[in-house]
Amino acid sequence: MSNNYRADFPILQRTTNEKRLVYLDNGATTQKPLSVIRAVEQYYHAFNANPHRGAYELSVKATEIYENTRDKVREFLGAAKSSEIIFTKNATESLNLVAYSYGMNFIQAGDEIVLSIAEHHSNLVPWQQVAKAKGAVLKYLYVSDDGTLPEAELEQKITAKTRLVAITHVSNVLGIINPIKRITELAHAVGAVVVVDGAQSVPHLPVNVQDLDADFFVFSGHKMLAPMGIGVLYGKEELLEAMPPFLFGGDMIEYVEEQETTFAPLPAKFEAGTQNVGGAMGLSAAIDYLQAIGLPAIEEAEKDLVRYAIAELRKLPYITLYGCGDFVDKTGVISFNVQDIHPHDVSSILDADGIAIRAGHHCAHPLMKYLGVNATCRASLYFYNTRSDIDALVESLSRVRGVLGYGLK
Ligand code: 7TS
Repeated sequence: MSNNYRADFPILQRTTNEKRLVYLDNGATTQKPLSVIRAVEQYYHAFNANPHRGAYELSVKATEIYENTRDKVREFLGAAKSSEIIFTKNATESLNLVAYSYGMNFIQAGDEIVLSIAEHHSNLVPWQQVAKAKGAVLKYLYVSDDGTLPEAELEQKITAKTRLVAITHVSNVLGIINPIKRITELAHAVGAVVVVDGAQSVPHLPVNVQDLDADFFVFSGHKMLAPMGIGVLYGKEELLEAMPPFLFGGDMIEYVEEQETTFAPLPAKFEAGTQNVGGAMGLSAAIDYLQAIGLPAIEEAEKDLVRYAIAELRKLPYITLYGCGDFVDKTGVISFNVQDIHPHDVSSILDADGIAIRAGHHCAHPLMKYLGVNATCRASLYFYNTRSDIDALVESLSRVRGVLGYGLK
């Protein structure tokens, strides 16, 4: 894919530390194209009103924007019904909604919850709370040396006792794409539900929740060009119907009496209080932008770029790569360490060259411990990155050890 997408992103035109900005922290959040920035601006310029409440033009328009976005998300995810799409603040809130509303009510003492060791804390800590409260057992799927989940591990850990599997579609540390279809197949065979964390997949590859047969699927808008503050929970209708509300208040009720309340039907049942309509308008523009390029093209371009990056990084003998085996199916997330140098020092030295990467534990303490490291550096790509960004990264990395007084071999 020839790449002039960079021109659509105002922030990528700026400099940082007087250098061209090379933004390689897309796993944390992506930058926003002008069309998304304009959509949010237009909302507040022309349409702002509280949706679902007023019978006047602006409120009707705000409701329309919100509900049209819901339908766009339904189509984007390949869901059957718009009522299966719940808007939240982010992936974290979506996962907490499932943990509190489904987990706390449908998981019982002795049940097993299966997670991968590579979960982001957002898809791990809520399940720990459920396990503690209900007396359930957490079981982990351990990845192999190349970061992939072995089939034997899935078959051994998903058993008749499993009630729920919480699994990331793509690891935010290793970029590995997990075999979700196989996992839903095994889980459904034993009557368990599967919660898929799509925060790192939806922005980077085509996703169809019905094809994956995910029971719940979550993501954050801000990792896919949209503003911060809007996220999505997809859930199968029969599960969402059976679950009690998570938050209580305005907009999620049908009738309220002094002592009793009946709740609104889906999706309003899970959307208490004033919602982020400006964020929805931005999310709608973000989906339009991604679909104009096409998710298959985005996936291909990123895979091409990540192969190039891995090949270039392998030329530096003092770099250790994680989850970068030759045969792994991965997105553009590259975790690595520079021998003898703490990731924060690496990141600071790169920053002086205008390069933004992430350094730390990436909200994945159990994975760090399992890999035997305290922290890693992480470069995470998006379709607007180019080979010249990778060249800048490699060039800067090749000087890190020298800057700190170490040898370069
Ligand atoms: N799940 C995964 C796989 C993630 O990578 C993240 C955020 C989340 C959930 C939570 O998303 P949020 O929008 O609710 O915060 N990951 C990262 C990251 O890798 N660096 O910064 C945030």
